[in-house]
Amino acid sequence: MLIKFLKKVSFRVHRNVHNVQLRDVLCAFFKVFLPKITISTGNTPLSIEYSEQKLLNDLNEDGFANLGVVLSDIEINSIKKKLEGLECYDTSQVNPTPVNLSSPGINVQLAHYKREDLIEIDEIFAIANDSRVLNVVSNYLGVKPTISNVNCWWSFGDRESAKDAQFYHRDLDDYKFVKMFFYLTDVDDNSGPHIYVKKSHRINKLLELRRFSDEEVVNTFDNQNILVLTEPKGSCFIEDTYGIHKGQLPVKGNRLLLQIQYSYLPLHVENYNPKKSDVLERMKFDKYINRLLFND
Ligand SMILES: O=C(O)CCC(=O)C(=O)O
Repeated sequence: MLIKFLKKVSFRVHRNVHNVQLRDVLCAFFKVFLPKITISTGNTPLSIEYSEQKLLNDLNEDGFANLGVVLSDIEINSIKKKLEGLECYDTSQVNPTPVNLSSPGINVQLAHYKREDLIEIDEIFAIANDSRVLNVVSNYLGVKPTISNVNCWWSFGDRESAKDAQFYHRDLDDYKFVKMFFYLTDVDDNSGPHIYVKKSHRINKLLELRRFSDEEVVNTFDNQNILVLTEPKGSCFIEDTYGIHKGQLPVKGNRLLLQIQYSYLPLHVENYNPKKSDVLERMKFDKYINRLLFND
């Protein structure tokens, strides 16, 4: 009940508060109502070679932490094999029909798998609950996080122009939130690298809720801070996507990306139907963190 009320108030307020310091004040207020950080242990599916402290420091300072290659080819192939059995959709359509991945129409720019299917893939669910990731994210947010989205999509190359999140923007999903990204295909300059403007999560420039041109971003921020993430498959990074970012339109080839989002509250744009399951009990995962996905 309280969470529902907070969600409504939150939506109205946070979409209109763009100043970084004012958002800090609102975070401090909302934190009072949310469960405190707990330490996670025991579930470590990702091969992370950096300390939790380093990742937290990077996230605080830059809005971005690079975890390196954390998934092996065997793990990626296993996830992809399971994805092959699922349908994915061009969610920009009003009534989306499944996309044929071997010949997506030229008008189809992105094809998304469904959250309810993705969380049934054990590897993905375990990754979302990696203990070290949960510790880093909890400490960054200052509260016990909520997994508020699990997303995976193809971005298709050779399209006429960029669309939606392929332009620079800030996400205004909650007061504080992060997204963890995994490349499931190799990403070079031509295959739609994700681009993040380091430190922009704490800079009061280009704060409006709109898309920004490349020129505006280059003219506003230090060029050295514009990170173009050309990385091999299996790479992972955690980002505060209140900072400026985009997924470049691929020139050729298709990019497959997996994304887990952690926030204070449920996201206003999502409809949640937590599935009845004993998976949390079985895998010993936190009920609060996963409450939008599963309940018992
Ligand atoms: O496709 C990408 O790399 C960008 C995704 C993005 O902008 C987002 O999830 O907010």
